[in-house]
Amino acid sequence: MTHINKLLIGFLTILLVGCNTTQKTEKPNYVQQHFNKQEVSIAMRDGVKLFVSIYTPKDASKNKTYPILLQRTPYSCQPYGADKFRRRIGPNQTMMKEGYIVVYEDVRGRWMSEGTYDNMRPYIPNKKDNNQIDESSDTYDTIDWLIKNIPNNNGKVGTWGISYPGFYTSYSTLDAHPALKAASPQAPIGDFFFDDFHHNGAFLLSYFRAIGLFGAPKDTPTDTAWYKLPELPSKDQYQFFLDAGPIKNLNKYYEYTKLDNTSKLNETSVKDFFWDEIVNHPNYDENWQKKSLVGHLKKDSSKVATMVVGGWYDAEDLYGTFETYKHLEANKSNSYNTMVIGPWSHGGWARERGKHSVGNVYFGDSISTFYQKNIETKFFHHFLKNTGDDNSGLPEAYVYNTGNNKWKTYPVWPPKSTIQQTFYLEENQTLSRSAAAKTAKPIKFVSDLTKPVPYSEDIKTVFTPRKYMTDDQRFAARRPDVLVYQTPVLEHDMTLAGDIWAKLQVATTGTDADWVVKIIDVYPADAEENKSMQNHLKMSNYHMMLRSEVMRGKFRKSFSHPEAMIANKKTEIDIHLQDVFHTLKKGHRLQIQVQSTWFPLIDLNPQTFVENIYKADAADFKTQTHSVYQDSKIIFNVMN
Ligand code: PG9
Repeated sequence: MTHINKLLIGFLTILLVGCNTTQKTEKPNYVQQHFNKQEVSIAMRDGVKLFVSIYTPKDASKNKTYPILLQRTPYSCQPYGADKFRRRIGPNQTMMKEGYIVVYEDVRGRWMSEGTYDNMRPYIPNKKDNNQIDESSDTYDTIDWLIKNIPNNNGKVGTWGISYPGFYTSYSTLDAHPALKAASPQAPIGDFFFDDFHHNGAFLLSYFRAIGLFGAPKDTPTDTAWYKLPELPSKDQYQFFLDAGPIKNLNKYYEYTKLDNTSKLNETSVKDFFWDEIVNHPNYDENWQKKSLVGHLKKDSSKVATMVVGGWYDAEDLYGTFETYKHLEANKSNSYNTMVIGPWSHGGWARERGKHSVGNVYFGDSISTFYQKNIETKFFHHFLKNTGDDNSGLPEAYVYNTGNNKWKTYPVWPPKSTIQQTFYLEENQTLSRSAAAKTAKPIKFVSDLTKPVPYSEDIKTVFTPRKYMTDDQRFAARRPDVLVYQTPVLEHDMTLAGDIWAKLQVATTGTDADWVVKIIDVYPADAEENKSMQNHLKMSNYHMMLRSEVMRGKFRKSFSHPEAMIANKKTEIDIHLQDVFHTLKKGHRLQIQVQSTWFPLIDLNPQTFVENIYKADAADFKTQTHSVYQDSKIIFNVMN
């Protein structure tokens, strides 16, 4: 069949299908068949009205009562319109079918809600009057209205959310309404200087487009997007950002008039507030500190039962996940606080694809369904429909071992049976248990900013990068500007459980530098193959990244008061890497890679100290020679 015929058939098919769909009435989805929908604007204590979509089980009229599940979001309650229904509601489909009243709320200043948006609005302890509002007061006022006005509710409320909605869920536990009995912050943003857009002072350049979600102001409630994400003129993210040069050359993508403003770009053009905030606050100053939520979680004495959920391979809010759990744990008066961490990327637990993998690595089948049915549903059922006592039947820590693909439960996290093991970075690629002589020479490498180390072998233009978290690191190991250290072949299984500290001893010919550490599980040549591997990649010799982190040299002593590095002076750089739970099997090797560029996951460090890298000039960016001394060490928590 000729090409033109194929096109013609294709076009005709579309035409016919198109016609059919206009004649065919959409089959009502499950939610439409089993729930009534109501849209309301609720007045907060300062009079601002927030918009909610309320889904109530149709059979509630038979004197049945149901708990309320509330999700507060900056990403919209859509679809808008009482006759338009979401395809799914609530945390998972089991709970959707079990019957809950499910409420979605546009947070203040977003979408159909009134008021002014404040990105990661600071919490105000001991609010004085009704004009002092924050996300905890908005949650309180919302819950109070729902309890008093939604028929057939049983007087108990749960909150849940992933990522930014997870931040609002953590927030809901502060000065909580007495009806709030359970909250599940899932991959919650904890602090925008350590989650999403920054890692230890380095800017996530790969997030550049996502900034457009939050920065454009809107004047009135709207059911259509009032902001835009910049379109970059190339799909090759590595080359595009390398050619763009200093970050300030990207400002033009965030200077535009509001979509509803037909005037040409002029001095009153709307700048993206959030991009301006990032550019003008390069250090962890009061602007970021006041927005951090995790520090407040410790002080609050709310009795809300909490279950923090996350993924070991979450590229966005790993900091928020573990810091939220650990800060809640530090508040002993909040008696029930548990943690569930599975082999997921960001939000993976809310999706079920049967055979589950992250990037190229397969972890097992129906893992999200197991979690949804046996953990998440059980948590909310216990606290919203049952006694709500501390005997939920769930453990303190429900964690998935990503090396042997098994769930494990522990009464405490990290497990009591872990011990610290230190490995030293020695020459000829050795990870050694004993320190080399202090006089041992450092290993040197040239950090050439015209050829930075790619963060992955196949850098696609993505909204935010995810799959790199388990990518094969052999491509990097073969570069002269990536130092590689590894153990001999392991004679026994070795299980890492908990966080990791890298304490590097380094030097540079420059006055600033980034230091990246990657923790890798090296598979043997005869590794068992998984038919479920994407692209049928073989695991033979696969260098699987387990964890990675960067520390920007200027912030080594303080994130708030950066300090230049002194050229050619031996300097300690400490890097905290978030928790892992992974068995490196007998026959594998533990490998560490150290490098100074990670592009364009993060922006380039000029490798000369500048006050604000977002305003640096091209001349500031210089190739330098770095040294890593052999008394550099990595400290692991290892299961005994
Ligand atoms: N924390 C996620 C995110 C924030 C900002 C940009 C892109 C992603 C999230 O809320 O999904």
